[in-house]
Amino acid sequence: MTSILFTGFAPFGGETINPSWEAVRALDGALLPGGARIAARCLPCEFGAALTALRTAIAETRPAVVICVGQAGGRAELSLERIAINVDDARIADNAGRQPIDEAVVAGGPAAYFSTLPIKAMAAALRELGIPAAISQTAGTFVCNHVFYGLMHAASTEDRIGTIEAAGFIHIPYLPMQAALHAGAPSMALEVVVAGLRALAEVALNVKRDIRTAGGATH
Ligand code: PCA
Repeated sequence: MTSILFTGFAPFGGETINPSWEAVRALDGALLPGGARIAARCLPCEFGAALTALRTAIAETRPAVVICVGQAGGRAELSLERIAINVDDARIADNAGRQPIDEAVVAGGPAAYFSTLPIKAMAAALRELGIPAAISQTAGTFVCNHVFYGLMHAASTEDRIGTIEAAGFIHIPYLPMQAALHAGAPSMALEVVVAGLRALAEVALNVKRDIRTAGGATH
């Protein structure tokens, strides 16, 4: 059976929940039209350990598609990340107290990897459903970018089973209960995020060639 792996993260930075884990765990075990099944795993918000947990999850689930999801407080849309860069530069300590500065995610690895998800088709599908979506040109330099880079590196160099057809990263906004504690911050209801992620899984399975539509930024 075709498997799709979604990962979310543990809470970090003083939050008591992480919407990424809340959303992906709601999809654990879900069957998609066509028979693919979703598996969900929680990654620690720690440099290094998050990638170890991701590798274990990939080995256990042998997914065709891997979509890692993380919280991006302050963003208003589901953000389809375009690019992972080979740098860890932490503004705050991770959950293990580590704060790497200007270290490579993978020493000697390429500067960057592009998402292999059809992110333009995904953005279009979300907007069709009435869900705010954006292409994002940076996943930051904290644990989310670390996992995104490690995922793309693994998919291109270590996927010895050869199951991974597409992989990438999605940032999601705060939940309303978090935004209530951050004056002025945008939020998205959990059921909207869950519906959006489910739709993205279907697009990732069915769209083999992305559509050509503008998703760039001027700054
Ligand atoms: N967001 C952080 C790490 C974990 C998460 O959910 C980030 O954007 O790097």
